[in-house]
Amino acid sequence: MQSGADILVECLVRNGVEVIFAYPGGASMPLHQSLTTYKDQLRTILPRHEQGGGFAAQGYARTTGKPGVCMATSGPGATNLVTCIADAKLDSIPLIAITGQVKTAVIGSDAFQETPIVEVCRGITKHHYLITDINDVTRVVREAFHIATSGRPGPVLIDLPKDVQQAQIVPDYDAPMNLPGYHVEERRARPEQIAQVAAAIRRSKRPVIYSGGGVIMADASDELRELVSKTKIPVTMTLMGLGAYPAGDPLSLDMLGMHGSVYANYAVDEADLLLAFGVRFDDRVTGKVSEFAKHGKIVHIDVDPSELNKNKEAHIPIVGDIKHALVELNKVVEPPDDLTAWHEQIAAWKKSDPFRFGKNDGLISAQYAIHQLWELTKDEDAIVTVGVGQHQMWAAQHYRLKNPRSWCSSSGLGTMGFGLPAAIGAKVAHPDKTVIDIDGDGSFLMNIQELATCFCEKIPVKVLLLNNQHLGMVVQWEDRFHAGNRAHTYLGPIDNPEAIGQGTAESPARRYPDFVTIAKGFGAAGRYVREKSELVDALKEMIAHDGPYVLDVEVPYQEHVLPMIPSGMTVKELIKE
Ligand SMILES: Cc1ncc(C[n+]2csc(CCOP(=O)(O)OP(=O)(O)O)c2C)c(N)n1
Ligand SMILES: [Mg+2]
Repeated sequence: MQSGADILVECLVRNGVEVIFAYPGGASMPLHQSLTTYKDQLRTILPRHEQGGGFAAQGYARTTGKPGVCMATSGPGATNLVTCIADAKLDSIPLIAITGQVKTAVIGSDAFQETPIVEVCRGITKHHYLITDINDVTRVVREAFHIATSGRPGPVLIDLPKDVQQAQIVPDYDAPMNLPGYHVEERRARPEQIAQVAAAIRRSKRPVIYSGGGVIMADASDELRELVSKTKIPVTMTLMGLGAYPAGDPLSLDMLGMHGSVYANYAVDEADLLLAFGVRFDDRVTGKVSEFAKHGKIVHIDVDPSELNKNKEAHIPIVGDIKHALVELNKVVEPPDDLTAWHEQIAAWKKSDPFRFGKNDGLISAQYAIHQLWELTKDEDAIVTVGVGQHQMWAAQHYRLKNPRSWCSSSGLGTMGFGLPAAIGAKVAHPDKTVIDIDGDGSFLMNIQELATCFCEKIPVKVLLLNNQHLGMVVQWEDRFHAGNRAHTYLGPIDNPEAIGQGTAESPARRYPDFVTIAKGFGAAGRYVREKSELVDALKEMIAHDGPYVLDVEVPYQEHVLPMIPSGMTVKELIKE
């Protein structure tokens, strides 16, 4: 006989789970007791907030491709996971979220710490379960892993009432799945569709590949690189797709969209063939969607049929696993006749409008700090995570990623507070790699408690804090669209002049909070840098340090992320200054 809790934990082990980020409470205590029994096979990491645990699980999933697993108790523990689940849904991340629930007898009675978490999360999961019969545990966990990782990946929630955790049966670990409506195996591009794409490529004169998170998720970067080397078609990537093709390669157009490169946006606009692979024509990419890539034919390949013709109609829509489709395409594809003129045009755009650095006289610019970090780590296979805001966009532009699964960005949901816990999950999965959270001061503060997890669980992540004392991205929009009126975007005391937009210096004279002291309070190392001459030395110290480290870099707050295509506009309205 085994308890429901033991059965669930054993199912995790049987599914190859090596680590779970779990925060306990009354309704999940039996599960935690079981986790201690299985501690030799399964590491349990205690985050300091369930949201930290959920994002750590995502950092693990995003950098390995394996499902990340997090756990919380009922009620407030469960609701603290909601943002992580929504985040995983929008970025198609395989996440298994397990919650304790009140006993089945009191469900629906507003019992202590009861939330109907399945109802709460119905619209933000790929699938969800409330288990009321202990006999269902093994089947449900098997289905959950299958659903989370197959087809278009996504989050699956398993809500397990306490009495089911405590009940006892002889489990059947071979219980079959019962998913009559879910047939991902059928999603494969057909040979005639592949031939159509090959013919379109052959005829094209100005082709562009628009590659997204789907290519990373499907582990299809090698196939993408092969296609590019065969056809010499330039590649632009979405925020989720960065790393699929190496930045710095002449055929890389870097990121496209709102804060993408001038050359990527121009190239897509002028393309006569857009090869959209594992993307969803997100509004941050397309701007005004009717004007996006309107001069060319569109091929759209995606594993999720609901993405095809959702935002943008494709001339050749193909449902299928992108890795399979690219393998097949690479077998038959022939390069277009002559792309010389197209390559020359792109080289000219690249030359005239590269990603630019901020002012480089007074303070250290955020772009410069990121560039220096990249210089110091470019020869190793480092992993970068980010918060949300200007620093995130500058990291996407200036940290020249060359490998897939080395970049973790909350992209679809855009969740501040993502960077530090995601770095924890990435570091746990890749203990030998340097893992750096390039963060903003606002974002970092949202899950700063996870420094305790870093210290106590011995997870030496590094934080490059680009500290502009503001919610910089919102400040930028205030400057552009609200005549610079500061509306609660300054992060220091309200009696400082910056609070009402009357600061005169590049950065506030009185800085707040003292992140170095906070880092030290958590047991991490910390250093503050303002002088450019000190930056490289400090970055080296951070990278070499044997433990968690917070490098607080003072950067100006007047800087804007450019280029910028304002929301809902077109490449014609692209702002360079
Ligand atoms: C949880 C959450 N709340 C609010 C926002 C809206 N938002 C987007 S960027 C941003 C500013 C982020 O500031 P910071 O982390 O300091 O980064 P910076 O832009 O200054 O580099 C805000 C408030 C968000 N994305 N996520
Ligand atoms: Mg900031």
